[in-house]
Amino acid sequence: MTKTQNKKQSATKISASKSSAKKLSPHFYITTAIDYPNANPHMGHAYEKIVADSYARWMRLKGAKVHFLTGLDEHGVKLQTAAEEEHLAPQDFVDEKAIIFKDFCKKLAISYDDFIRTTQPRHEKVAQELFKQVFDQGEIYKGYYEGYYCVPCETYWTQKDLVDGNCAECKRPTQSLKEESYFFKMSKYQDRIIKHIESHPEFIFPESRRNEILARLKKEPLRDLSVSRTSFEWGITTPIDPTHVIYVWFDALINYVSAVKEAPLKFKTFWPADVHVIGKDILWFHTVIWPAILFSAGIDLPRSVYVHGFINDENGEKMSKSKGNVVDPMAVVDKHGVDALRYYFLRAVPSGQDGNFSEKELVARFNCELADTLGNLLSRVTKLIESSCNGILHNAVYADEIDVSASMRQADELMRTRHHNRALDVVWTELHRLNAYVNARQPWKIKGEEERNVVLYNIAENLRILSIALSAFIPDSAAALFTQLGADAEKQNFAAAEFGKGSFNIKKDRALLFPKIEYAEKRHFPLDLRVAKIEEVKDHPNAEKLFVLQINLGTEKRQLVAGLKQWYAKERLLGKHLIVLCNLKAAALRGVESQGMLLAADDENTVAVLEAPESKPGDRVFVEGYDTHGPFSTIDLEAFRKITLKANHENHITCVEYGNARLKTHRGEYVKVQHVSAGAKVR
Ligand code: ME8
Repeated sequence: MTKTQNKKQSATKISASKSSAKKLSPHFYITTAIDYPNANPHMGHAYEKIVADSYARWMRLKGAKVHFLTGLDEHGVKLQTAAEEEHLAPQDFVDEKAIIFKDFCKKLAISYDDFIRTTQPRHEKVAQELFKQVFDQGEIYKGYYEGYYCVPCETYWTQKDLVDGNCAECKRPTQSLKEESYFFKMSKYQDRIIKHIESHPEFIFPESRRNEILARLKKEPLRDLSVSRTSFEWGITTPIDPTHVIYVWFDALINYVSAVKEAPLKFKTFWPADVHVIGKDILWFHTVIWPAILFSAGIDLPRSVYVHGFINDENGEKMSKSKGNVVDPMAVVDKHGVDALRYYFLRAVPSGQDGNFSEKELVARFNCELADTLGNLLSRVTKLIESSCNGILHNAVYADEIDVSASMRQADELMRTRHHNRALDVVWTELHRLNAYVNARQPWKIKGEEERNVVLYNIAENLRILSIALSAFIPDSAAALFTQLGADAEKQNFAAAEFGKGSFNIKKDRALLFPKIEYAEKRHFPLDLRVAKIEEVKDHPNAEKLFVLQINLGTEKRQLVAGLKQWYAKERLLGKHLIVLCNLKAAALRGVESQGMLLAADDENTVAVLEAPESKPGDRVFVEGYDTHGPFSTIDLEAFRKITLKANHENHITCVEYGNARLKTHRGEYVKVQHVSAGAKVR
């Protein structure tokens, strides 16, 4: 192709992109659900934020003015209870958690523009105003609520909703509730909601979720919603009655409006939101309850609700502390880097569907797709440009032998229709094509400088264009790609994704972008260790040296016999959070049954119990590098004695080690033991 032909082609592309730019809505308001900070952030929170972030970044690349909102849902029974368990005032508790959640966002490279907390005055004010507006509309009335309440889901259920007497959503036990309450006349909006969903096919993605909601709405009459509580205090007081607080979901949904409502211009600019990104368990709240509130308050509905699936463990099971299969997203980021996790989530989990988190698969994809296909291409082209033309290649003089820019439009269409994993597939197809081009043209063998430079420019330029797309998904790596290529990162947006717009000045010191990761198959840890709270200590009726303990393991209570009388006064054990071996065969010790063993370290001078004061009853204890998820077979004392756990001093505390790895609870707290010397054996 001649230079003139090349220029002509570029000119048509530019005008095509100009006309599509005209169509682009200049503003894009995207939200995530606001998380309950009753515990630390989990994989599901990470997944949702990463997905939303990729859409926010994509729209910024296209030149839209993006407002990306995330935050915390800080009221409700669940929060109040979690704070009580930590002996903290709810506000202090959520303040501490807010720091952790913000840090979490930072570590995941979440480019949010605003972080809302429902305890902020800006939110409380709007929540009260909206409540009042619905009341003034005559759509809130006083009544009496009698039914069931699921605290983990903060959801009301009737008897017939319950599944085996438990919450229909999370299957956990519910509380029966009888109290005065204000009700919102949601039933009035049933037909209007159905009509809205039917006439706005884009309102709920994916279609299966839309069908699910429509079927439910058509099957049964919509009930009015209880929107206030009197039996607890940790909420926003209703503006119509100081003895009631607003139901936490009515309060929480309003965050999407309150975040932009403080400045009228902001509201006018960004509302209605373009997309609420949420998980499948809260579909009803966002596509039925929220529209009803907005209809009543006379506010436009959000344009769409994008519903993602759930992240489960590698076997497809729900992650839960009691099963001990929880994987901490922060530990994954610390170990493999943020883009390893982002890439894995965005590419491996099909949009809108459930996904299993498997570290093994994450490592395999990292090594094969990021290291081999992308990292290797970068390292080859930068070396070649350096050796061939001193690292510098200017634009606009080279013909396009290969041009990936059309794939940007393909990826854009997939992003518009919320198929981010398929957009990444497109990028990878193009990366393979580019690698094939390198292998076919073999620039290292080309003698003529001009011809060689054409090929090198083609490789670098197409890699630059694909990196623009990648900057929405793996932003840190894309920035490193631009830096190594010496392309101005600031300018790498959709408009610059045209062949011929890039110039290269290869950076001299280049770190390998994706050094390969070794995956060590986890070895099985045979001990079911858990944190127990000591609730009662009594003397053994028939043995001088033994105590009989009643312990709380969160989900169950057990009795233990422990030979600690010589070392501990009863009060020193009472209320403590200690470590118990739970899969030891039960045995009668001098006629009293012991259902497990309290662990202690013995250095032959003294004996000290293993502790985890910051952790909660029932928390699992795990060992890095080992599979501690169970299932555990019952072991006898002899088998336990063959397993060596010992104390070791590190950073002024005495930890407990198995091999060279320290014992840690799921809360991230190291198991400690006081007053024993290093090397003391656990027995
Ligand atoms: O529901 N996989 O908060 P939340 C993927 N405060 N996503 C998951 C998940 C999993 N295993 N577990 C939870 C709440 N999520 C309310 C929201 S919005 C006005 C109020 C998702 O902390 C869940 O679906 O329980 C939700 O979208 C988000 O994480 C926060 O869940």
